[in-house]
Amino acid sequence: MTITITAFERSPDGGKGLARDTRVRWALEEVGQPYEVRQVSFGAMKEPAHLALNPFGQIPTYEEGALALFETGSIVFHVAERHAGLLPVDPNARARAITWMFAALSTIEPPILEFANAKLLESTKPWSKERLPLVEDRVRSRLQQLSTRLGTTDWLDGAFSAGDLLMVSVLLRIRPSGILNEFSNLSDYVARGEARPAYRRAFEAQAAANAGKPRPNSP
Ligand code: GTB
Repeated sequence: MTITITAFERSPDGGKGLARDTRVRWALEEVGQPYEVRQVSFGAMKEPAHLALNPFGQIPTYEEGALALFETGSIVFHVAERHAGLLPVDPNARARAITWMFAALSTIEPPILEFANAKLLESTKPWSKERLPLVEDRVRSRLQQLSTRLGTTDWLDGAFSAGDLLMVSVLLRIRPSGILNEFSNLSDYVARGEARPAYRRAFEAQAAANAGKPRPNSP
């Protein structure tokens, strides 16, 4: 059955892999599933046809026959459940990998998004200069804890899993700030993720889809 995902028609990052379709592409590449991409404009994302797929009017979405999903955590989990390669077979190891998926999305990603929003949307506010260091420190404190846990290992719990896929995807968003580089094991971890052939294919595909297109004025 054909898998179709949605992505920005013109990604605000110009195709640097930061939009969330990249993590879905990466998961599909890891398990060797071909997929098609339907590009949607910001306007179309708020139209009934797209809202039927994602009530929040966002990308990415995932369609496979009668199944339509939204939320990257759910999509990556679905792909990992249906195809070998992203979750261990041993039940306990599998449960731990799923725990890391949740940790990436509900413990690490929120302060990173808070930081991104503070930089992007609040920098002209009179209180921004005072607030930003607090937000930055919240990110730093989570990264310190993650760095301590990762230690000198390649991946979070044994072999590469969907937990690493989501964690690396989430960490990529903070790299431009320079904070990730304060933790050398985390920046090496992210580089290991990016070096995976499946990640390269996903990255190149979304970069190619955005090549030569002007960036939109606002997301
Ligand atoms: N929790 C949802 C999920 O994980 O699927 C969040 C989905 C989401 O935030 N989608 C964004 C979106 O559709 C695109 S990825 N935004 C449009 C809207 O809400 O109207 C977020 C994103 C956008 C741009 C960059 N960038 O330019 O660097 C990075 C990430």
